[in-house]
Amino acid sequence: FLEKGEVEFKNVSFSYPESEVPVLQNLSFSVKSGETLAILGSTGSGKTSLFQLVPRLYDVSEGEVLVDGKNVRDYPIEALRKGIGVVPQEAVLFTGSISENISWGKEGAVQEEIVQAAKDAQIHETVLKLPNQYDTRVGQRGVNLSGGQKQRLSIARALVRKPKILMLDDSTSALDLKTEAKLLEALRKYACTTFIITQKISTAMEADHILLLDDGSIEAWGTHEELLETSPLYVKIVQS
Ligand code: DGT
Ligand code: MG
Repeated sequence: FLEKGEVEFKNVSFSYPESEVPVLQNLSFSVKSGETLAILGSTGSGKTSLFQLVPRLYDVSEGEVLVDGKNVRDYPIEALRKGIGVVPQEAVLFTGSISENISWGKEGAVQEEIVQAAKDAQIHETVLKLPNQYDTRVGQRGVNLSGGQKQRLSIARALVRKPKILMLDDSTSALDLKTEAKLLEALRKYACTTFIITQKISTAMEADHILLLDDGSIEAWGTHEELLETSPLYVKIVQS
């Protein structure tokens, strides 16, 4: 659905349709195919809002978002939604089996693909311990899953579609460091461009680029080492 998964923001500003308040101001950056971008910033700084502009959950107010050099407005919305795997901040499960929850949005997914996605999302072992494994019902009236388990199911749902661009909105917040490391390792073989909103410096350190948002503007951009040199705010976050 998408060719390479390159993403470029050009002078992007954004405010929500019903509001005048600018949430993002004049953002410019680009991420090459297969690279990982970690997005950091305090609550309300605009991280989730930035995410939403790529699959066009919202449209920019000014500027352009390009995917593979083409304005996202010029893609059929289906191509964007199928080529971009968005894992939302709050994992959403619906009433149905584990398999159905993972394959949601991907018609014709076979069990093998579902299990592989679950393994990569580090949820397979947990699923095997459930009463009916992949046929176990979750959601309302189903078994209860922890926040971290829901997050990983929701990551598996994105992976089964083999996205060219993967966007994780704080999706690893409930994972311990070891599980998160395994997950990030498993993501490598997907070779997708990855945006990862995170609070963890350990995750940011692994990324090709770090974007530090402050009140809707880019406070700093670079690698961990570069930001240690150039951004007092980043240093403060590292030390906290
Ligand atoms: P988080 O998730 O608490 O770490 O915060 P961020 O960085 O994801 O922030 P974000 O993008 O959700 O919010 C940025 C600003 O936009 C904040 O002032 C709240 C506002 N905002 C978020 N969602 C909406 C919305 O649906 N409508 C309006 N009018 N404003 C919104
Ligand atoms: Mg957010």
